[in-house]
Amino acid sequence: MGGKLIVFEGVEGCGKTTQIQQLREWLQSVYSQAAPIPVVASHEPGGTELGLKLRSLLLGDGTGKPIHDSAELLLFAADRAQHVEEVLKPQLALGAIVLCDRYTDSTVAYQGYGRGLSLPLIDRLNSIATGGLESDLTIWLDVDVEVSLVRTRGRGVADRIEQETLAFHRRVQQGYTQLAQTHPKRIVRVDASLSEADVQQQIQAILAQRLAQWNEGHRVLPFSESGA
Ligand code: T5A
Repeated sequence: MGGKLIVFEGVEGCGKTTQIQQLREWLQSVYSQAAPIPVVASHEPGGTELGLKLRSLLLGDGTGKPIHDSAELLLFAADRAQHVEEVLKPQLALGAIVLCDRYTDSTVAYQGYGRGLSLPLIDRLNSIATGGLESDLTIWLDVDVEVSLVRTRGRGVADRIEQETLAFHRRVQQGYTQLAQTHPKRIVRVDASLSEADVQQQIQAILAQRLAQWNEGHRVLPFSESGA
């Protein structure tokens, strides 16, 4: 089948961390029974040692000097460039299924739609940072920002971006809606307003279908035409 990059996207607190953890356990149990395919989880920003330093600059509590929008964009791009080279490409080359919390669409939604920076410029930076590596599948956890912000604010201190206005987060949400319309094959919407278990069920159904497609001709793997 070859390595696969599966990305999770959405507004703050849409449930990516929760769902990735559960999906990873499910995939590991499925693959441990059939074929030893590594399933790894990573995230942006902060999936590397350098990225962790960039993450703390980007997502502090917002009390320092303001970060200019274009500086913010370049810091996210730097984090991605390092992550692609240090983690994503090597893991995919080993044949792993990589579950990644945020990737290029986050920059389009947050810096493009949220901050209002140039979308063609962001596409170009994304292409430089990724060296052309695109996700094989992007799961968009779609939930109203009013609901998701209540979830994140229940956790205590909000980071610099969580502290943005409701209007900002609504523009980000609009960005994801637009991205899903533009890339209907790559981006699959999941209703993330449901319970954690129901959201996970939707995701597993999507993955089972995609893995069956990807495994065509590889009969030893689960999710081949003979079923999981
Ligand atoms: N960013 C990132 C950019 O601006 N540009 C970029 O290019 C990139 C890559 C990342 C920030 O950086 C920005 C976007 C972000 O602002 P982060 O800390 O990684 O910062 O923030 P998030 O990615 O938003 O991660 P969160 O942890 O805040 O949210 P998750 O992972 O989506 O949600 P999760 O699973 O932690 O759940 C949040 C809470 O909701 C509950 C959970 O138990 C938890 O308490 N929950 C549910 N409750 C009810 N029903 C459900 N279905 C639930 N699912 C989860």
